[in-house]
Amino acid sequence: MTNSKKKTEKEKFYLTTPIYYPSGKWHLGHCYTTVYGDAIARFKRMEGYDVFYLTGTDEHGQKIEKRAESAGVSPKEFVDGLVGEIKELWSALNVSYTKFIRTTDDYHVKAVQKIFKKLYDKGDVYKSKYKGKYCTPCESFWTESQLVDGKCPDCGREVQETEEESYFFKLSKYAPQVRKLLTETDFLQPESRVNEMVNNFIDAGLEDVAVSRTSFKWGVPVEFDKGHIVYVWVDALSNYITALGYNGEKESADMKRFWPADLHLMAKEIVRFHSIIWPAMLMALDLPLPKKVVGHGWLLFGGDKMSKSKGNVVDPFILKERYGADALRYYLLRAMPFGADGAYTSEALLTRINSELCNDLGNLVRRTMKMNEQYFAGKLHKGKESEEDAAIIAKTNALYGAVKQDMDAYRPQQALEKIFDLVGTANKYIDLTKPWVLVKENKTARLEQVLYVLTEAIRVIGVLLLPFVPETGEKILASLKLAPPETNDGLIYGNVKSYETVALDALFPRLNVEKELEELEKLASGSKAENEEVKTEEKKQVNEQENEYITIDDFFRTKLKVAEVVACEKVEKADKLLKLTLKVGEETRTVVSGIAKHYTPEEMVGKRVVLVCNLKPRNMRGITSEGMILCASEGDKLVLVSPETAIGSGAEVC
Ligand code: ME8
Repeated sequence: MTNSKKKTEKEKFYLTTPIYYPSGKWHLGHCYTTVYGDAIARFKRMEGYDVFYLTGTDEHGQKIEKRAESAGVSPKEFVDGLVGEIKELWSALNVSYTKFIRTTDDYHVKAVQKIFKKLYDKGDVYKSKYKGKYCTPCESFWTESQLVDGKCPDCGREVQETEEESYFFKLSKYAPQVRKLLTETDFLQPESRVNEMVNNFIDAGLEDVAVSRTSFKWGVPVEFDKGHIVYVWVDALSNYITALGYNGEKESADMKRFWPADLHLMAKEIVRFHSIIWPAMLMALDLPLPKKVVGHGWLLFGGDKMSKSKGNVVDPFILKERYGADALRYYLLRAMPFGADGAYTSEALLTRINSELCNDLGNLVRRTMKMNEQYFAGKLHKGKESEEDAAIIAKTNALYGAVKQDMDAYRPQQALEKIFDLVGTANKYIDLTKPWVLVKENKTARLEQVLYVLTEAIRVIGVLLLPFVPETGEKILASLKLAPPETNDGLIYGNVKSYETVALDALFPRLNVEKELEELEKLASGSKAENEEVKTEEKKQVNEQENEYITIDDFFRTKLKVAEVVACEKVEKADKLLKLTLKVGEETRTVVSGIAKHYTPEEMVGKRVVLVCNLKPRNMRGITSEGMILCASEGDKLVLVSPETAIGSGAEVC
């Protein structure tokens, strides 16, 4: 079989995942899209494609601006501190992206300005006034009729009445073309999403969208009207072309080579932006449209979408640390049928590791390699086939074609099922041929052939597992003394005529499910506390926005005390932060505060301040900050809140 492309005629494949909001709390749900994309990217590379796999971070918007403000740092400092973490996550999960784009990258900012200007010059962006609803967490504009019970239809949270001068994009002009794209081509998959888009959005009437904001600053400034910043979704979607060097004026080499995208991959909640607004923007820019948008389902946890704001996240770093990248990749890729939601449970994760990875796959490879070594010192040659071999050989030969078909339809779950079907067949083949009986009966030639047939099946399995579980695929091939092949050529029985195999350690250790569940429960309660903190923070922001009342009990949950500043210094490489050493009664505390622009360290020493004592400690620039001091601010002015006359440190503020 020679399905791979020759080097000289390499076809391109451009694949993207969403660029993530730097939330600082990455969960297993986030990993799904990127691992899914990685399996496709690796498979395509193996098929000889020149793959460009793009991912990155979406760093502008009101949400980030507010969070940075609460953390007492600039938005850029805030996002800089989080981007490293997501890169670490992708590296922990062996994600082989080609490029990581940040929407704060200079080239992207400039290109977005040019794109906006181009749309304006063309008359597809015009100035008017926006009056309607805005959901800050989703950074989405809504009309009254789109709200569900008066709330954001995407996240169910309160929306804010917004009235601003705004630029608008003429989405309505492109409605007929977008409708055609969705209904007459297979641009959007799965099919069910097409109905959702057409019924809920297009046929409900596509209105022009507000594409600039004036009520906050953290975004790409509109070049020709500096009070406006570009709407975060226009900024974010543009990353798919700016990453290739598009700047609204010139075509770059990468743009010529890789655009249009072959696949935009994401979960269902942002399909609307990718299948309606994005194609319309591209039409307005006179650029070719992406070939495919796939909107997968959600990873659910306890029936709900796993999400930071719902406090039901599962920490991928913890799971990776305990079970390894491949176990997690395998679980994610196997758990979600195409387009549907999949429920995460720790039991299901551990059971899959034990039964499919450790028992079925691990035992097959370990047993076979052990017998190879024991009976033939690892040296095997192709022999004469018998009738017993026919079924497994046929399956071995058919596997690549079947996996390719699923992967061409972007269905890794089904592809893995096919691979594991051959794993099952190989295990049954051992039971059927009974090598231990062949040994006793001195049927050496037959025994060698049986082990050869198994080893060939294992080779094909090992190669085809590489895109999904790369470390495991490599270990399997290493036990056959083979390097990962550069192409998929030769994935048929008999292609390798002789072997010199080596025994290998267990691919996956057997887990004690009960013990692991207990451990995970303990670890989860730790992260639940953290999630509560995030939820409280978000709630606080919503309350602020709505001017809601709190009860006296709410107020007294905050423990406020007078504290004396006994030492103070600047925090390295952070121009807004001071590190304070505070005496609170008998206790000494360290607090990091964003007041460096208003007070010098020298001025601070000796001052009495009001400290929020029961705030959960948090890490800021490598320093554990144990509380927060109160200030009053007005515009650019900021002053400390202090007791009016002398009172001892540790005195309660009530
Ligand atoms: O929406 N199950 O970023 P985001 C499956 N910045 N996938 C999940 C998931 C879950 N429980 N939770 C998150 C944004 N995801 C924008 C995108 S693109 C131009 C801008 C994945 O950080 C899924 O792919 O909220 C989803 O679409 C993406 O994370 C959204 O991530």
